[in-house]
This record gives sequence, C-alpha cells and structure tokens, in this order.
Amino acid sequence: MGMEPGLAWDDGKSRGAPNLAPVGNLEFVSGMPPVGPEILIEATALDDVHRVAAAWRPSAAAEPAAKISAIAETHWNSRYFTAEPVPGVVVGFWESNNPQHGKPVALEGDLTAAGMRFAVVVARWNAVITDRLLQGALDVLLRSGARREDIEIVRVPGAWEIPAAARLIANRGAVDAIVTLGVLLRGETAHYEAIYNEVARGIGQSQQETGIPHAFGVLTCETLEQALDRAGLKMGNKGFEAGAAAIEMASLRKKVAAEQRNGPAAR
Ligand code: DLZ
Repeated sequence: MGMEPGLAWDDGKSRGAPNLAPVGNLEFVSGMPPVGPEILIEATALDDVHRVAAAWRPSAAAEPAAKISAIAETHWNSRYFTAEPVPGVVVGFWESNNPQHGKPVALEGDLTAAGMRFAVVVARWNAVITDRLLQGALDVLLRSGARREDIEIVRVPGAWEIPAAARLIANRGAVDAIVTLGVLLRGETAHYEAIYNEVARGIGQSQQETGIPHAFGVLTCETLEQALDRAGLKMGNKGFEAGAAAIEMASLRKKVAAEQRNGPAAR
C-alpha cells in the first residue's frame, strides 16, 4: 500500500501499530475505548471527515445516530470519532492536536555541530576562490555550534593533493567529518578530466574506506568567473554547502551509532 511502518506504541491499556504514508496513517489497534475500533484512520481535517461520514452513511435517516459518534477530545492529545459503516465493523477517525504528528519516521542528520571536530582540507591553487570556499565552510561550522579550536585547517598545494591529505587525517582520526575544498579550471588545467576524476575518486575512496564523512567541495568549472559565482557570488558558496553536508553526515553517523547501542527509540 506504499506505507512505511511507524513506531509501535503500548501505553499499558491499549496498543497500536501505525503504518505511515506521506498524507495518511492507517492503524490496527486493540483495546481502544469506548467502542473498541480495530482500525484507526488518521485524518488531517477531522471535521470534514465527520461531515462526509455522516452524509455518506447508507440510509442515514433510518440508521441510529449512535452509529457515528460525536467528535471528542482524547487522552492522547487528539480529537476522535467512531463510525460503524457495517454492523460490527467499527472504524475510528482521529486528528492529532500536534501539527508535527505523523510525519514519516526518517533517520537523518541534523545541523548541530556542537561538540564535533572537523578538518577542512583546502587547496592553495586558485586561492582567490578557495579562500572564499574556506570562509563559507568556517561560517557554517561555527554558526552551527562548532568551536574554533575544534576546526583544523589543512592546506595542500593543489586539488591533486586533497585526497591524500584527507586520507592522512581520516586515518589519524580525532575528527567527525572532513570538508574538502578546491577548484579545478578546465581552461587552465592540463589533463583536466583525468585529474578531477582522480580527485573525486580519491576523496570518495577515503570516505568509504575510513567511514569518516568527507564532504565534497571541489569545484570543477570552465572559467574563473564560474568558480567565483560558486564561491559567494551568484550561485551561493559551495564551501558553505560542503560544510553543512559534513555536519549533517557527522550527525547521521552519531545517530546510527546511537541506534546500534540503544535501538530505534533514540530517534
Ligand atoms: C598543476 C595544476 C593545474 C594545471 N591546475 C590546477 C587547478 O586548476 N586546480 C588545482 O587545485 N590544482 C591545479 N594544479 C596543481 C595540482 O593540483 C597539483 O598541486 C600539482 O600538479 C602538484 O602535484
């Protein structure tokens, strides 16, 4: 049905197994008061659902009004009513009072860098650009809560040297993520394709083999102007974006480790 399992709950009196979809939640339950529906359907506009259910009820005039209950507050911070479209089949409809409720359960990193350590490996070649990328990366790391003394800046001659330096740092440890920054200009770089392929491959390989997130902030541009646009002018600052990706991946890594220790309840 295209749904993902949500977090099951059990409050001692009743229990449920939610199945979440981006705009819905069909839940099989037991022990629900007062008339004991076994299916709960989450709604985003409960009053409309109540109106439609009342209008749709077959031969509405003949059916007793009790077949559809009034909307009432629940003890779980929601509003709720039940309907019995077929005798013996009771369906509960509910809407949470919390607008964040029922969002799909996702494991994702956040942008909190407090307590994390970073290395920024930055090429000196095309320094007019890479200095701006570095400022962007430092900006997001510091604004997200990293301490200046927990950010190590590692300078290398050119993009070619970035993978080896990143690998040295990753092997040494004592960092939660590495940001790599450089600029390769097609017009000015002999064997441009070969070099950027190798730089990208080497950074990716270091990340995969060490398990430490490596954010990729190596620009590959046709011209200096294009590179400037990506270093704080027309097209944002790719150093800032790489820094944000490093924080998010470091955070994700910590969360996965916490789940391994404590189980998914840590989400
Ligand atoms: C040699 C070179 C050239 C031609 N172009 C660039 C470039 O556009 N961007 C960059 O970061 N580095 C360049 N380099 C230097 C190489 O990356 C490397 O530092 C040298 O070949 C020394 O190994």
